[in-house]
Parts: sequence; structure tokens; C-alpha cells
Amino acid sequence: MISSYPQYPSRPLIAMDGVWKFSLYEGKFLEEITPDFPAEDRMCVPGAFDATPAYFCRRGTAVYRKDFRLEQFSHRLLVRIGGLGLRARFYLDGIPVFYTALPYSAESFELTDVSAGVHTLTVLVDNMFSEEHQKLFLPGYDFFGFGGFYRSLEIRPLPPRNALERAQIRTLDLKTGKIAVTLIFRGETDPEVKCAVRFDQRQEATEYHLAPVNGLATFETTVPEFQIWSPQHPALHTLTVQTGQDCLVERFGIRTIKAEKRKLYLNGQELYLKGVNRHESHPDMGPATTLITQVNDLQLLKNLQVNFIRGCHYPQDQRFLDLCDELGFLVWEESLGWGNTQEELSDPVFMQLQEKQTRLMVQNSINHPSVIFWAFLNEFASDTQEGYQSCERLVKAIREEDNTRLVSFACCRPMTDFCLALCDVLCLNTYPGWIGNNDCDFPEKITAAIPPILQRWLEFYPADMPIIVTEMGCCGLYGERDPAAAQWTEQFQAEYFSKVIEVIFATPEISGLTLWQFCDAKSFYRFGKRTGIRYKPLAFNLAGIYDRYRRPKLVAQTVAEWFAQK
Ligand code: ADA
Repeated sequence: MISSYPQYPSRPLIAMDGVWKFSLYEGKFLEEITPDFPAEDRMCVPGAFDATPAYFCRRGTAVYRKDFRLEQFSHRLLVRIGGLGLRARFYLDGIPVFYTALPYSAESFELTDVSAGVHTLTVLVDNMFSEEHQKLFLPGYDFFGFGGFYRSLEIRPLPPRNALERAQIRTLDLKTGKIAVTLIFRGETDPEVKCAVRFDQRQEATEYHLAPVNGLATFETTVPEFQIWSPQHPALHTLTVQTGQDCLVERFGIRTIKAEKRKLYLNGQELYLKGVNRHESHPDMGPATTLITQVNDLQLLKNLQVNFIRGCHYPQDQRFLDLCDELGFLVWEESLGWGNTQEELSDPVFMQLQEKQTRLMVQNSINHPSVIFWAFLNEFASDTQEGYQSCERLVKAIREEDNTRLVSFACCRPMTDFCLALCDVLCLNTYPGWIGNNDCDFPEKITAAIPPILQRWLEFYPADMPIIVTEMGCCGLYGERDPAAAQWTEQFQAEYFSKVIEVIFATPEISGLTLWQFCDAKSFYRFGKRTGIRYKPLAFNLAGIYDRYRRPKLVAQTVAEWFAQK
């Protein structure tokens, strides 16, 4: 996309971001609207229409329309979608060309034989919940299901043959800088394709004569004057591939990640994860956060002394991952899901879409050194047979796409789960004294209550896998301060976080802690999937260390102090 890797410098950009014609047909499904419906208002792309004042929280199908001009006939145009929700159908000059029901996923499709002149792209974007049509974003997930273009949209011409789609780069050897490169071509290829490969700013190129099989060609090489990527030294390299008519620039880092016994190792060195969960969410923009918000958030995360971000609970924006690569954050990326039940998991369409979006996520983010975990289905029914089958299927799909990262999911059923054994790391969510297990009276007994929980985990789970706490935290209302630390005040929250961090840090068998959560994030309005109205006051999950506008609560100082010590 315009501001993220991979880049295609030889393909002129037809910019589709900006202001589009727009109308919302409230309460209507996409199937009830045709592309000739009027679009009389205006809306921004990227942008979530239901975060804007005029369409706030409204659901239906929006007509988005924009013209673009082609100077000359094009055999192939590639449309790249950065991510949208909840589903959409694209029309070129009134003809349907693409459909997606994968919220947050980066996808692309081709337009063929497009004449010179002005063309109209119409997109019907539907944010209705529907058992039939929207399988992946279910009503009452504890984050809001927004409508619109969450991320950029762009069109570029493709060469007729030998179009370079991606180069997947995997570290083979840290000592020599040896890497494996898989070139992925899009569409037809010649039996032999000549490629010039360059690293970084170098002029000198190595020429390869590749014979793609099913659009794939691989080679191994070493990166000249390579540097190893780490959070302390986030060194990045670029790989430029040039064919007769096309050019692709990928950015990557050389690093390894491994789980062994109870430990994690980054580049062979023991790693402790000090993390937070982060939703892509802002009150004024919903998930269509600007680059400014993303940079600001990363500044705040640096201040918190965080080295790890769990991108909950959907595929991340490529621009955000680029920034994490540059700034040295480690990232957990997961596909879209939340508390999915036995019934949902046994729906073949749900699982087929799960697999599709999970594979796409891996393919899209494969070159980010920041991403060390692939994950899926937050808190699914991992103590059921359906859960086991789903987990097996997704783990297999991920490993087929990429076997160089850790695979797991965040589990909230620590003592009954039987799926984590299929993964690389035991990732557990628990909120002692806050959600569910109210086996302790907060705050007096919390310090004593956590060690037995951890002890039970350690006994239950095999010693050959690391354990991380993927969620722990509690709510605090920004601005509410109380000398006696009443529940829901900032003091209460700070006290809770301090106690849980202290205990987790003191448990040497635990390899990381990901606090719930970075900032308050918009949630369901009137009801929830498994939690009632009273759990999400003001339709926000209020467990943020910062409030929804990123104003620090007292806990921010607490976290920064603890994390600085570790
Ligand atoms: C769960 C879930 C989070 C959030 C949290 C809460 O553990 O994984 O997404 O909803 O509960 O605050 O209720």
C-alpha cells in the first residue's frame, strides 16, 4: 500500500484514498442494494462511517462511489484492499468484480481489460450483523463491529506476465545472514524468468534465471553486511527484485524466535515479554486510525517500557507492523475471533472463513521481523472436541504458510483446555478477583491468590512449553480518583496492576505478561455475547492503561515503573 511494504515502484498508483460519494441505506443488507443506488453524501476512505457524527453507530449498507481515470488501456489492474468491515461487494462500471466477508483482512483482486477513460468504482459496504452473511464478526464481541474502509484502497496496473506478487524471506542462519527467498508471481509466468536481486541501497545485483512452478520460485542467498534485528537494534534490510517489466521491494529483518522447555529465545537469547494488548480503536476514527495515532500510541508504549504488543483480536494494519519493525516492538498477530463456542466452531462456513483469513494474515505479514507469534480465535471453546478440531486445522494451516514463528492462542480455560498442547507456547488469560474466578477478595487477598493459580497451571501443563499470561488487568475510570481506592477508580486499578505484575514477575517459570489493555476501546452498545450490559459501561472496555483519548490513568506510571525494573 502507499505507505507500507511491499512496494511496487514501477507500477503507477491510482490513488483511491480520499473523499468518496456516499449514502447509507439503513437496516438494509448488501443483497438488497444495487450499484446504481444514489450516493449523495460524502465520506472519507479510509474511514469508518459509523464513527462519524452523521452515521454514528448506524447499521446498514453504504454505497461508496468514486471515479478514476485511465490514460491508456490496461490488461490488468490490481485493486488492493488494506482492510474493511464488515463485508463488501465491488463493482466496476456497474459489473460485480469482487466480494469479501473477511473483516480487517488485506486482500486484492484484478480488473481485466479496462479501457482508457473514466471508470466508476462502486463499493457496497455492509456492517449488518447476520448469522447468514457475516460469520466472522459476531454481535456482542467485546469490541465494536465498524462499517467502512478501515485502511487504504489502491489500484495499480500489473504487467501482463511475470507480475511479482511477494517475496517471502526467511532467516536460515544468524551467523552468516543466509536467507531463503520464495518469489510469488501473480498470474501467468514465462518458463524462465530473469530477475535481478539487490539488497538495501546497493547498485550491484545478482541475476537469477528462475523457473517458477505454480507461480513460485525459491532461492537461497546471504545478505551482504547484514545486521541482526532485535528490539534493542531493529536493523532492517530491503530486497529489491527487478524483472523486465516489474519491480518489487520487500523489507525484512534477520532474526529467529524459538520456544524451548519453559523459555523463549530471540536470536538465541532468553526473552521475557513485557506486553500490553492493543485494539486498533479511537473514538473519532474507530479502527481507521491515522498514522499519527499509530505513531503516538507507539510513543506511549515506549514510555510504558513495553517490548511486546498483542494485536487483539484481528489482523493488524501493515503500516502499524512496519512501524513496529522500525521501532523494535515484538508483536503477536491473531486472526479475528472472540470467545467462539462449540456451535460456531462446528459451522463449516465459519471454519472455512477462519482458515482463509488466518492464511491471508500470515501471507500478508510474513516479512515483519516484529511479528513473533501467529495466533487465532481468542478464548474459543478449547475444552471441546469441536475446539480441538478447529485448533488442529488452524495450527496446520499456519505452519504450512510459515514455520518460523510461534503459534498459539489465548486461552481462558486453563484447567480444562486440551488444545494448547497443539501449540508452541501456553498462553493463558486470567483475571483473578476481576472476571470469573472471584476466588479472592480484592485487593487484600490478591497477592496470595495468584500463586496457587500459577502453581496449578505449572502442574497441569507439560514442562516442555513456555507459559505467558496473555491477559490480566481490570478497569479504572479515567478521572475518578478516590482516597480509599474504591472499585473502578484509578487508584483501584493501579493497585490491582501493581499486585499482579509483582506476582507474575516473581514467578520464574512464566516467560511474559501481556496486560489487558493499552487504552479504553469501544465495545458493544446494548448487550454482549457473553457478558451483560453492566460489564461495558458507556459501551467501552474501560481496562485501558490510557483512556480512549490516550490520557494516562494512574496505572500508566505503575506499569512504567514495574516494566522498567524487569
Ligand atoms: C476477555 C477477552 C478480552 C476482553 C476481556 C474483558 O478475556 O479476551 O477481549 O473482552 O475479557 O475485559 O472482558
